[in-house]
Amino acid sequence: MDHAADAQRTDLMTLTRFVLNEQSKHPEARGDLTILLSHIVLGCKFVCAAVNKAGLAKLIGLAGDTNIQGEEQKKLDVLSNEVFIKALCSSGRANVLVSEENETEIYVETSRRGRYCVVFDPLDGSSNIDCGVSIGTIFGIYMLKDGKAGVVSDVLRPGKEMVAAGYCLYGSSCMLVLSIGNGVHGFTLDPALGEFILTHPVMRVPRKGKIYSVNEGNAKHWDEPTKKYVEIAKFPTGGSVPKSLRYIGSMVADVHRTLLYGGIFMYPADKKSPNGKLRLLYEVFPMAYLVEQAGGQAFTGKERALDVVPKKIHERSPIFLGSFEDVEEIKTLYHASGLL
Ligand code: AFP
Repeated sequence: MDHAADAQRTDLMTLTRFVLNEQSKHPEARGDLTILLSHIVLGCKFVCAAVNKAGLAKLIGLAGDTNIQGEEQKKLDVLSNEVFIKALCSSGRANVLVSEENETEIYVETSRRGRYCVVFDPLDGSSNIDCGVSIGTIFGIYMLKDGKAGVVSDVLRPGKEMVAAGYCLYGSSCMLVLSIGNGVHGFTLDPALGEFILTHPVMRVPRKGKIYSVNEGNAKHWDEPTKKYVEIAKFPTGGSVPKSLRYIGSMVADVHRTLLYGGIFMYPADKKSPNGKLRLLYEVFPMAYLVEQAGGQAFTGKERALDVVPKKIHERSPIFLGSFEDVEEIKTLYHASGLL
């Protein structure tokens, strides 16, 4: 019998145990972030279960549809949003919330307020739900700047001020990827245990990749550096091998692949959308935070993504993120273009 392997199989590092271990390294920590994260995890488990049974339970469909019992059906993204808001409010650790689904920020009621602000997209890539493509939840966490009553400026801050960020991928398996500022760690949901188990400790994005990921349907509208980058990716000179194109159209899935296999994911600015499509607070920042924590880079076409100071909660930003050297190449092209 292989006792070492057996010991590893039975000594499970759950996400809660992992975060508690990290907390114990900071004697001043009060456990608030641990509690907040456990509520986010609960939301992810709920959404994972709902995504898995969506077809069966007829959860898919337009918000406002009624089912056979005459009950109103909720679209999966509406339902996910409700679950996360309730989980965060009941944690007693959240203060200001920004959700992709809500036009304005949400302030947790005074009696349940805590020190953290959470920005999140409860179900990103929702246009992919009906065809069974991987989708995900993205979140970023700030600590209140000061005082007890949160204000909108507590979330209108650069991504580098986040204290944690992560995403949950609802794919062939359900995976939660998290950074609390000490590298990136991936946890896979064991459906039998109902627990996220550490399966990908210390994730590092390869220094250089062989994949580029972009919606090429927008190529007509791209600026010169983006056009040039993709041209070189397809027709490299000096005997290099062309890069492969992979694009799912679901940011969590595209970024997850980029973290694991390397390469570059981009949603650039173009003539139609001068600020790109993706939202700064709950798409660009958390993913940029994770990619940097994994040793990669994230660039907007002008500056380091995590340095941008948002003016509005639903602001958009172009983004190029992934392997350090691949992002360096696009930065060089922007510098050479004189657009900076
Ligand atoms: P949906 O939530 O509308 O499906 O949008 C997904 C998304 O915000 C992000 O997850 C993708 O990376 C990106 O949009 C895809 O955009 P395009 O369809 O324009 O390529």
